[in-house]
Amino acid sequence: MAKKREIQEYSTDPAAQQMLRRAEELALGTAFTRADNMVPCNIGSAGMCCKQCGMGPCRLTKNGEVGVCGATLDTIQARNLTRAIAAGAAAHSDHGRDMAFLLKATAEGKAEGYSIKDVAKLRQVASYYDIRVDGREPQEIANELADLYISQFGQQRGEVVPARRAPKKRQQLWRERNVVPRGVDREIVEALHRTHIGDDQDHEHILEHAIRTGLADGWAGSMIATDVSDILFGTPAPILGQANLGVIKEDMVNVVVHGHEPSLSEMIVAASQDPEIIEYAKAAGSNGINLSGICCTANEILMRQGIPAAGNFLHQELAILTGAVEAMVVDVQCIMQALVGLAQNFHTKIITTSPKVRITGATHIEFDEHKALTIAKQILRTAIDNYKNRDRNKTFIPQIKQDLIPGFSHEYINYMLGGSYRASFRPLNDAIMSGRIRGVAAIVGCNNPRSSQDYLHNKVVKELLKQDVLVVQTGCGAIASGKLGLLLGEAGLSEVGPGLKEICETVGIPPVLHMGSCVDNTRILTVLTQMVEEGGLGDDIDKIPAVGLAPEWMSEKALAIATYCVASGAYVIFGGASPVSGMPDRVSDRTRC
Ligand code: NFS
Repeated sequence: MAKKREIQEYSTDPAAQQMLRRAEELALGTAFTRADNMVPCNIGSAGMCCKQCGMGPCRLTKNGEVGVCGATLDTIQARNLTRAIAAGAAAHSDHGRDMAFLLKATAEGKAEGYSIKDVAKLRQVASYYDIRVDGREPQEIANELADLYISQFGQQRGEVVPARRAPKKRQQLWRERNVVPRGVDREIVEALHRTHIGDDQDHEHILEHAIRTGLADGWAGSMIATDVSDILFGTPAPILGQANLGVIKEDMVNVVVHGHEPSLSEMIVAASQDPEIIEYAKAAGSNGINLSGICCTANEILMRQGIPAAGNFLHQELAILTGAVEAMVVDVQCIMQALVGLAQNFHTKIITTSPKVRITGATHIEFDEHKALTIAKQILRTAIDNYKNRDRNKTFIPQIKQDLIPGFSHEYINYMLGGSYRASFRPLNDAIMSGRIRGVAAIVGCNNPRSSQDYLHNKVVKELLKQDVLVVQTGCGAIASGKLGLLLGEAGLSEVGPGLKEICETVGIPPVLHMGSCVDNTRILTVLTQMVEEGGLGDDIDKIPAVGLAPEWMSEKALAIATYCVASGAYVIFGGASPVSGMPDRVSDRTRC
């Protein structure tokens, strides 16, 4: 039986609450109300339903029950989880592939508007793979690195090359257990093959491949995405930004970029600063163009350019409900199909841009990296042309926004801790060894309308800070903290335990560090590896007091991240429903590999 929740149960964010009240006035549904109306299936949510073939779906509800083919609950749960991990790894890694192709096109001078912004990072990354850097032009190095990275997706044998950046002991463990990914696409394809009817039917063997697939994401697909984004758009460093719906402006053409890949959003940022486009916006009667972001695209341009974040995953519909958004420009991942129907109640245009993603009823302006700037300008002109259609009677923008400072890449944390002449993780290791900091918690991942938006994120962040735990964040979790003001310099230090406070004050860092988008969870792998290499805490990641939490997860990508974190030696905790709760004894004690 559906149960309607109160608005304050939907979200702890006051801006969201205002918008949800507005939705109620306008009798418009959102993910929050749809979650109330759509009672989840207990069998499916526990991973106990097998719909891998036409003999089913088989729903296993009793002890000892098997599917039509004889598949046991263990097998079915392992298959379902592995398929989800493969899908998550595919999403991240396909993003990584596109970034590698963009690096190639840029190196060849065929990518309009792009350049190599961070030559130091290019040289650093190239040197991991013994690509010669001395005496070579950045384009030459980038060309070779792009070829190497592109080859990681289709590689059939051997080991993906970024895996060699893991601690030596961890690499050895992976080899002993035979889980080092051979190639990104190969592991994802094999995950689908093994879980087809009548294939791998030993749950431990299936899960072993889930680990291999997850590692292909963390130590290849996602890591490639982060590396190339930094090389092309600059490695993030602290910058002032803002978050929440109050960043949408009444008197400007509002363009919200939503999705994941920085290739398009960075170009829209560049186009929005073009005098000709600004003039065009003014000629349309506005005061110019106001860009903001949703989801991980928001993080990408927030941490590099200081472009404000309109919000996290559950804010995408709320931004449209303001009635003040001329265009929501989307690429891939975490984009709700409901946006199109909701936008029809306003003047907002939903513009799809990826060759991989179309939404029925949306306007499609296809992105092509070879003429990216031209396309970005075309998208902005479309938004500007739509400004005249805004109905002022339907406009409602909550006046709530918060300053924040994102941009804590692992390079910056290293520099910040040790100073420019002796960049090092020594002070962090020492602080842990002396007990002033009890450990590091990565609080990451999504919003989920089945729980109160941001509540769990903020609750665990605040509790851990009191317990002297340094918090690092990515994805929608980082935006949740940003909206609450926890990412603002030394704000919130009064709520922080004495040891952590002392370290934050000495080093000059906030107690919560925004490290980027979800693919940038690989930055956390790098931090943990560098902490191991710094010495004193142990010779592998599992010796570091580190935990990864995804309190409000909903995406298959979150499951892929959890898998590579566990397989890298981190402790992992998920909130909400477990996709394998039907086999708790088999999985819950495997939180550390
Ligand atoms: Ni991550 Fe980014 Fe947000 Fe979850 Fe979606 S935006 S990749 S999946 S919802 S954190």
